Amino acid sequence: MDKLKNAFKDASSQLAGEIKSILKEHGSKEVGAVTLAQIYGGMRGLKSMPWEPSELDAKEGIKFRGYSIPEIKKLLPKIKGGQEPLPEGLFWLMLVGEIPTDEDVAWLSKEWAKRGEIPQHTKDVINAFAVGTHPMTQFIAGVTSMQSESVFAKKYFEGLNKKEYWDPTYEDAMNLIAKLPRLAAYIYRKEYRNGEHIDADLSLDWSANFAHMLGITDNPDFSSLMRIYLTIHADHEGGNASAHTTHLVGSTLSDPYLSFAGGMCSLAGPLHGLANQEVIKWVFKMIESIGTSTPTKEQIADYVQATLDKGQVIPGYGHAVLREPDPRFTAQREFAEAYIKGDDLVETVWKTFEVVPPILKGLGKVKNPWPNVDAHSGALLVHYGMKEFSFYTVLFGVSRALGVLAAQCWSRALGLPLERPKSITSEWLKQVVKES
Ligand code: HAX
Repeated sequence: MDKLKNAFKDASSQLAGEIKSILKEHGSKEVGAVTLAQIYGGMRGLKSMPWEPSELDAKEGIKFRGYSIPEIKKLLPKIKGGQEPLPEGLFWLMLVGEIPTDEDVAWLSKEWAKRGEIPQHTKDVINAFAVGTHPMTQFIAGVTSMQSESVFAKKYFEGLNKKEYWDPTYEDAMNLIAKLPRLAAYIYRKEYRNGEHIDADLSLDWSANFAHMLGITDNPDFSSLMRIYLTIHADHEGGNASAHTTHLVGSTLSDPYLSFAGGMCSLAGPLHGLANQEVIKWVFKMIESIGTSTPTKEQIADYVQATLDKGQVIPGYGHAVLREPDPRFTAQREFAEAYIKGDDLVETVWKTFEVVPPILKGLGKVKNPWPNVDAHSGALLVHYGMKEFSFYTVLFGVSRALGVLAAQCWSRALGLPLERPKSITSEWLKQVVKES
């Protein structure tokens, strides 16, 4: 058994025992009421699912096993001489709850390099898509096609003891995470680079190899961007749509490939992960409409108002949980300050950050006027030459696999059951109100 799997086995068997005894003694303890507004309001704040890898605080932002983004930037292993944390380290932390050593992370980079090959039939599936098909559609189909490789599905149909579910789930999680950059790069090169594919370089870490296969290697800082990008997008506790969908699909014992494909269908919505493409499209439309790549704050404010007047949202702003600027936005801003200060597009994103919150506050209904993760990422990608906006959500998806698949290992280890909440009808609603 490999060292990460062994560490996960120890951590999960101990917690499974603790939870069992807590529920035995305190299972009937009430932890909050549910209001009608919550039921009709997208279940905001409803505590209803266990999720080990991370927890979101409305003011402080995401904490991975208790560590904030500034803390993981400092504490997670980096490549020699590098400044950015390696997402391999975050996966380790989310899975077993401990900061790994440099040696652990080097092992994990090698392990993923080894497991990363994608099947020929997956390449055939991608090649069969008409050029112009949205990359998220291709990504989801590619992931689904790789389900043929699922160890969990194979073992389950051979007959698997419930207590062992976590083991092939771990194998699938590791294999799928390893394969995703190759699938994503295959889509990118097929769609935007005449199908001129680039072989993996097995000596590189997960992010640098991804940058290499995408073919964006003119500036080595793009690999650094990929390291921080793939780290900060990895998880945002369990209630967000892509995580929750992965969890829900997985609760039927669908294998990690199908569960993750389901999660990616959620990520592809414009209120969620697709917002990263919408932001940059919006910024470029603004630049075109104003007629300068260095718009003033007043010009930006007018454009924001015009967007709102059309009954549209300002992409990259607002959040269902956060009530302060997203630390993932701040981490990207710090990256830009360190690597590409003075870039016109980045400056426009920063000016927009000064302009939008007061306008949204003025509407009196927006609960969070601050930027989210998607407000900044496009400007960084454009700087390094990735101008194909439709591909941006695929990058988010590759990263999101780390959190949702670590969580699925936990769901299997803890023996979490099929999800099946109670729905209500408007007749029930009227009755409740009448009786109150
Ligand atoms: N621009 C304009 N209006 C906004 C807004 C924005 N950025 N954010 C919220 N509002 C509006 C809502 O549309 C809603 O209006 P109505 O009552 O007229 O329907 C009102 O303010 C209250 O909404 P809320 O309670 O503040 O926000 P929700 O929890 O309902 O929604 C969203 C959260 C992220 C969906 C929302 O803020 C939004 O649409 N933002 C723009 C899209 C976006 O950036 N999405 C990415 C979010 C982060 C993420 O998941 N990344 O993957």
